[in-house]
Amino acid sequence: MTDVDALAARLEEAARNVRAIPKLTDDTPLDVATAYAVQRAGIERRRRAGERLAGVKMGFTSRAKMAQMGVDDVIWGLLTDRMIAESSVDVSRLIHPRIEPEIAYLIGREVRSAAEAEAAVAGVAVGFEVLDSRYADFRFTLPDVIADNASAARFGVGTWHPPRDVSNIGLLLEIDGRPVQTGSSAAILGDPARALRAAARLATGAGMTLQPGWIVLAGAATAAVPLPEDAHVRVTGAGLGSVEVTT
Ligand code: OOG
Ligand code: MG
Repeated sequence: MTDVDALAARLEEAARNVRAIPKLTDDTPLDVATAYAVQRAGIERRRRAGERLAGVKMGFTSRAKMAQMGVDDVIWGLLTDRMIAESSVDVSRLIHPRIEPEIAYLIGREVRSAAEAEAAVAGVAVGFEVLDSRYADFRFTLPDVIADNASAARFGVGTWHPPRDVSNIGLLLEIDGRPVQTGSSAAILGDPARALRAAARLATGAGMTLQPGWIVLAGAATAAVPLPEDAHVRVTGAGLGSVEVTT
C-alpha cells in the first residue's frame, strides 16, 4: 500500500524548506485516486497545524493552462486561510512562484449539489492565484500535481460584486504596469459557472460540501507567468475592477 501520509509529508517539507523535490511518480506509481488521497493527507496536516479551509480551486479549466502544463484533465485542490494574500506575497518563502488571473466566487450558503451551486453564490470578483509547484522545474504528471494540491500557494480576490454573468469577462494581468497576459473568462470551460458547478460536484463526491464564506477559484483563463521579487502585479477584470499585489 502507498503510504499517502509519507508522500504528503515530502511535499510539506519541500514547501517548508523552500526547496523543490523530484516528482513523486519518479519513485512511487500513483493513480488519480491515490493522488487525491495524498492531497487530502496534506490538507489534514495543515488543519492539524491550525489552518482552516477557505475554499476550493479548480485547475486546468482552460486550454491555455492545459497547453502550458501539458496536462489535459480538470483537477481541483483546497484553499486554506493561510494561503490568503492580502496585499503582498513574500516570494522568498516560495520556490518558483507564478501568478495567474482568476475569476472568484463567494459562496453564500452550503452547496449540497452541483445544481445548487449558482443559486448559492453571494458574490463574484476578479482574483489572482500564486502557484508554486513543489516539484523541480515546475514539471509533473497529472497525479503528481493533484497530490501537490494543484500547485496552490497563495491567492487574493478584489472587491466582491453581486452575482452576475461572468461568462465573458476580459482579463488583464500586468506586472509593473506592463501587460503580460490577456484573456477572457470564456476560456474557462466556456463559462466559469461550469467550473463552479464542477467544484460543487467534486466536493460532494469527496464527501464535502462548499461552505458559506468559502471562495471558489474557477481556474486561470491564461497561462501563468513567473512572479519576480519587488514586483507590482495588477489583475483587472472588465466590469469587476482590479486586484493588486506586491512582492
Ligand atoms: C496547476 C494549477 C492549475 C489553474 O488555474 O489552471 C491552476 C499548475 O499550473 O501548476 O491553478
Ligand atoms: Mg489557478
